[in-house]
Amino acid sequence: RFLENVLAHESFQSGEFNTTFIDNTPELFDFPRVSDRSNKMLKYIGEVTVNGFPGIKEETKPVFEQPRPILLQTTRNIPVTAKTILDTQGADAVSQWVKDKEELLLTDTTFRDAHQSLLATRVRTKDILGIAHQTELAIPNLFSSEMWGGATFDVAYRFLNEDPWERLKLIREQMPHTLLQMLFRGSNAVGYQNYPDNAIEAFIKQAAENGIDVFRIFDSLNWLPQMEKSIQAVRDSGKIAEGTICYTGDVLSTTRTKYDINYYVDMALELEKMGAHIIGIKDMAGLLKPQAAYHLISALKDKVSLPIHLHTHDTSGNGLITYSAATRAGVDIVDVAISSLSGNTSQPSMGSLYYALGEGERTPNINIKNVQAINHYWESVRRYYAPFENGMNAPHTEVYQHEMPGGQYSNLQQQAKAVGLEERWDEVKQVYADVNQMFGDIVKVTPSSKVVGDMALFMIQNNLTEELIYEKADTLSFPDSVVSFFQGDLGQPTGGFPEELKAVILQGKPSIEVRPGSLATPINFESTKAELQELIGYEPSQEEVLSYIMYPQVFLDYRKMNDQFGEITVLDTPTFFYGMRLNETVNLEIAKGKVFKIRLDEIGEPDIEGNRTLFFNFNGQRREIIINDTH
Ligand code: 3PY
Ligand code: ZN
Repeated sequence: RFLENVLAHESFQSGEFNTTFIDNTPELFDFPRVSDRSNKMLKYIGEVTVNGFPGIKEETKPVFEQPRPILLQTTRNIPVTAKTILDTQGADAVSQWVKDKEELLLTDTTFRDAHQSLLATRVRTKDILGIAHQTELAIPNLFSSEMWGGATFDVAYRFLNEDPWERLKLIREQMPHTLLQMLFRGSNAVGYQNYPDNAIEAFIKQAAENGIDVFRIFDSLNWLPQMEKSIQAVRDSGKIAEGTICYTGDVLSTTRTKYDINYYVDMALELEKMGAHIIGIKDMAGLLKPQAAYHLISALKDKVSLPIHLHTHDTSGNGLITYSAATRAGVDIVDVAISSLSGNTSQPSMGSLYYALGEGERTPNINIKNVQAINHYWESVRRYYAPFENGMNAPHTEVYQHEMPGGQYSNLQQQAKAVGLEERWDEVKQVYADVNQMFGDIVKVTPSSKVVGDMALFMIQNNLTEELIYEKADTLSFPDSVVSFFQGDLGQPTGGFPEELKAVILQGKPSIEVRPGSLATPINFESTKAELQELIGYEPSQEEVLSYIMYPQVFLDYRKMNDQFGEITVLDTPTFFYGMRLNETVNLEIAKGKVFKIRLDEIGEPDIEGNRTLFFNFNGQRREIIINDTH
C-alpha cells in the first residue's frame, strides 16, 4: 500500500523523487482506512470483554444456541394488503377497507412495544432484520407492524449505539408490503418534553418520507390541543393518522366516574373532527377489564364512524379475555405480539388469540403454523437479552391499583434501585397510586407517568406524606419534572390541576394554561444545522438535525461513540453485549460476502496502569489491542 502511494504521488511521477522525499511527504503514510474499521471493532469487542456492558452482570459470555432455521408455508402471490390500499388509494380508503373487513385485523408489536415492555427496549436492529422479511412472508395479512417510535428512538442512540433512522430504512426495505406503524407522543414527539410545532411537523414529514405509514398519536394527558398539529401533519403527508385516546381508570366503576364511557366517546368524536383516520384506544397499563371493553367498544362502534384499534398490555393476565370481549363488540384491529415476546407487561400473544377466537367470521386471517415458526426465532433471540428482563413472570393484578404503564414498571424499579429504594418497591407502587389521586387522577403515560413516578420516589426518599407536603412546602425542592408539569409544560390534565397543590409546588413560579407549542420559539433549521455541523465536523442530514433537536446530548454522545468504535451494528448480539470468550472465533458478515473472522487468543495481565493487551487473530493476522481495565 505504501508503495502504491509512492508510485501514485505527483512528485514521484514528475521525477522529483529524492532521499528527502519520504521525510517531507507525510501523506504517504495516509493509508486508506482499511484497518481503521477493524481496529475500532476490535477495540469495542475488547472493551466489552474486559469491562462489560452497562446493565450486564455476567463476567463471561454465555454460550447461546443459534436460532433454528425457519420453515414457512408461503405462496408467491402477494395479497392485497392495507399497505396496497394506502399506496394506491390513500388513507381514507384504508379506513373504509378496515371497516369492511369482517375478520379481526392484527397489529404485530413485536418490533416495538413488546420488547420496550419486556426487555427495556434493548432489541437491536440486527435481530429485527434477522426475521423482518420472513415475518412479512409468513403473516402477509397483518394490518401493520409497530416497529418505531416510543422509547425505541432514544434507546437506540443511548444504549445500542444505533441510528433509529437507519433501523426504519432497513425494515422498510425488508417489509415493502406491510404498513409500518410508529408510536408518536403528540407534541412530545419521541421525547419527554414539548417541542415547537415546526419540529413536530418536520419530524412527521421525515418519518413519513422514510417509511412510516401509520402514526399512532396520543397525548400523555389526553389533552386534544396537543394532538391537533400532529394529526394535520400526518394528513398532509398522505399517511394514516390514528388519533389515540389513553385509557385509564375503569369505565364501569360506580365510585370513580371521571373517565366514564361518555368521556371516551366524546374524545373519539373530537378526534374524528380533527381528521383522524382511525381511533386508537391505548390501554398502556392494561386496565381495560373484559366487561368494560365490551361496553366501551360497543359505545364507540355505535357513535363513531371510524374504525377502532385497541391496544392493551397483558400485565393482569386478562388481555385475551379483554380482546375476546372487544371482538364481540366489533373492534376492528387489536395489538398482539409474537408469543415468546408476549404476555405480562407486553401485548397478548398472537397465536393464543387466534385459538381463543375459534373458527368464525372474525377469526384473524393468519397462518398459525407460520406464526409458530416465526416464534421459534424469538424463542432463541430473547435469551440474548436476559439481563434486561423485568423480572415479572406471572400475572400481576396489582396493576389495577397502581395503574403503572407496562413500559414504566421496570424503569421505575431501576430508578428506585438507583436511589436505594429497592427494598421498598411495594411502597413505591402504593405511593405512585396515592400521587395519582393527589394530582387529581390523571392519565399516566410517557411523559406524565414519569412525573408521577418522580414524585412518588421523592416522597418516599424524604419521608413525606400528603399532609407533610402542605406543611413543609417552602422547605422542599420538588423534582424538576413535577414543577414543570404544574407549570403547564405538558399541557392541561382533564379537569385541571388541583389548585392547592399547584400553589404549594410552584411557590410563586409562573404557569401557563395555553398550549406550550403556541408559545415556543420555532426552530431555525438553518442555524441548527450549522450549529450541529460545527459540532460533528460534517454536514448533517435532516434526520440527524431532527435527532439533535429531540435529544441534543444523546445524539452527540452517539456520534462520539460512533467515531470511537465505528459500525458495531454488524456485531452479532451476544458479541455486542458480552464480548468474546478466550479462544472463541466469531465470523462477522459485515457486507454481503465480506466476512471478518475474529479469534480472541489471549487476554494479558493488567500493567501498573491497569492496561491489558488483548491478542486477536483477525482474518489470519495477529492484532494487539490495549484496553484499560476499569474494574
Ligand atoms: C411510550 O410512549 O413509549 C409508550 O409506550 C407509552 O405507553
Ligand atoms: Zn403499549
